[in-house]
Amino acid sequence: MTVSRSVAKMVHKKCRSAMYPFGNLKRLLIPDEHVSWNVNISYDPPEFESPTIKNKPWADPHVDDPQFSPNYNCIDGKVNRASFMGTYRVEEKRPLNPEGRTGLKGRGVLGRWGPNHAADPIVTRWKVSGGAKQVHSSSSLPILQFCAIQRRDCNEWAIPGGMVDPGENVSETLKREFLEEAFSVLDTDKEEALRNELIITDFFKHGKEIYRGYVDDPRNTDNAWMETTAMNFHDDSGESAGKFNLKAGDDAKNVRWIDIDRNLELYASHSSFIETVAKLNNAHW
Ligand code: RP5
Repeated sequence: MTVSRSVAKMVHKKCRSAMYPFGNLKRLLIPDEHVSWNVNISYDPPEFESPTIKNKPWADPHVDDPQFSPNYNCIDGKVNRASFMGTYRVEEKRPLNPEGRTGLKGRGVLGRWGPNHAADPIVTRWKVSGGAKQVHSSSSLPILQFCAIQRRDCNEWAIPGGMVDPGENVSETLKREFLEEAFSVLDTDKEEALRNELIITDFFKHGKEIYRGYVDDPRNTDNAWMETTAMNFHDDSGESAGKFNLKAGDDAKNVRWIDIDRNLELYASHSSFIETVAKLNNAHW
């Protein structure tokens, strides 16, 4: 499959909502026509950096820290500061969001200046009833289900994705995040965890890339934003990942198999990734 950023048409909207999701902070409201940095306007948004990221091992120092000299737009040591969206501008030591203004300066709650790289494993199976694939009455197409988590930070349902650790391979992140958030490996007994991990390791060898690029995440700011690699891992027979009872890990409030349908409301740009997966598998949408 050709990977394309246009697969999931990004609309930079969720990171322009009136309130920043943490810190009880109002964004400056930006009309669509003023989003692009190429449009000249007088622009003075509030600045926010959450105290929760201070001195965290996964977070950069402040840009004004004299010890901090990041190499933007490339792999900087173990940190990937390159963007899937191309070369981004850096002004006054701060990277500029490639999708334009968000109404908030600073890093907000995000750890990295510039792109914060994540990975999203979209694990799917068919909805089965009486041993046969269940077909949707409106489309006459089989119903696909995906493994979804309810995020603890905002209660929204989402793909169980997570941040790529420094130096970590994205394929490793995809599997690790799924195990941590949907399998709660740490809570199961060791033998069961090992058996599950072997099945999952094999299952995660056969993924299809769905999307690579910017995520319209509510945490994005003018100077820090989310990007992801989303991959579909499909259990066609329901005999692999699809047969497990899911169990939420620490970052998730709930986990469950959710029927895929166009009315789903999911976190950030996740609905558009799910739409791509439904169409790829010729399933109901
Ligand atoms: C989204 O945030 C990504 O698509 C991914 O699902 C998630 C990663 O952030 P955390 O879940 O680690 O907070 O933008």
